[in-house]
Amino acid sequence: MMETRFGQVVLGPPGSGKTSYCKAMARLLQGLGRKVAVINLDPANDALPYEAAADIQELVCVEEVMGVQGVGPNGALVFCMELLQHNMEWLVNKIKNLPKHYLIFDFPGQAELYSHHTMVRSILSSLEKEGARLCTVYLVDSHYANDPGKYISAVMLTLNSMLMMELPTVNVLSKVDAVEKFGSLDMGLDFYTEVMDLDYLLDYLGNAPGTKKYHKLNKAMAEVVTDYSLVSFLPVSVESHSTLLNAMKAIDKANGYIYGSGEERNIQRLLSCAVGAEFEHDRLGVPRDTFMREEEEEGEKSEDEDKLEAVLEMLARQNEKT
Ligand SMILES: Nc1nc2c(ncn2[C@@H]2O[C@H](COP(=O)(O)OP(=O)(O)O)[C@@H](O)[C@H]2O)c(=O)[nH]1
Ligand SMILES: [Mg+2]
Repeated sequence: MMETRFGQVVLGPPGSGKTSYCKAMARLLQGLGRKVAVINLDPANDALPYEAAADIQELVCVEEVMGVQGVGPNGALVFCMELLQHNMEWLVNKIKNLPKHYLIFDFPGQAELYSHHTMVRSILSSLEKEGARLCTVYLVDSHYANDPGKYISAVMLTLNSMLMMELPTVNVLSKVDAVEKFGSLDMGLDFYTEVMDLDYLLDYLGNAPGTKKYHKLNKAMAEVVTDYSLVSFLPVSVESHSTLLNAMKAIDKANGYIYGSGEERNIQRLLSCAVGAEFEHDRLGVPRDTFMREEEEEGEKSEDEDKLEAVLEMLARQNEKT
């Protein structure tokens, strides 16, 4: 057994922003004084933007698997994850060599790894048996909120992941700074983060020919999500410290992270710079309309973020000295 380690397992479809999130979250936590190791377990990740403390590419090369096994990229990914499942001592040894580190795992996104196979679940449960206290962070690209059909299917995938992974989970609506890039939302952002009653969305599903036929099916799917009442999201942008900080707080609560020395004070210092952080921001970490179009030109938020950035840099410098 290794000593108790806390960490995040970053999941979500390809392109949802996992790798960028790992980098941004690691930087925030390092700034607050945490020793962080990012571990890349996505063999398809090329050119990592962070320095990986361990990388599955040391264990297996996805191109080689495709060549030798004669399979496509998705088949090769399944092979790579099976290989990892059967070579867990490689990963456990890597982690043992990172004493007292907080772990962030960058996982592959292909949905079938989570919906049709059990190896990711098995990898995570081996880590837990070794003493890791993990929280899943499931990312969904916020641009799905622009399309009711895509949004409902993304929420279904999120629910599926929560049920399959059997871990504490914080779901994230990623790239929220760009939420209205592809058109304005039918409803306020909090409708999409709270996932209260998807019934409202059914009216927006469009009148494209053939859609009517599926109304009952869509209604039934929306009901599954609403009845489970498990899914909700936190809005996050890698460019917004306040949203990352908010996600961090939720994740720390979910896996029972114990603050290191001075860390809580650093968080308080950072929080005191996020104007209004104590009241209005409560669950979302930002005022609910920050990322909506009307508010786009106001300079308040970026000023806020500048201040956070300055404090984070100062804390990081202090941490280096001690
Ligand atoms: N605007 C914006 N773009 C983002 C954000 N996070 C990631 N991206 C972009 O989304 C794309 C996919 O990100 P990546 O981290 O590679 O996703 P992954 O495939 O899930 O690892 C990249 O072009 C990123 O620059 C964000 O918070 N805001
Ligand atoms: Mg990636």
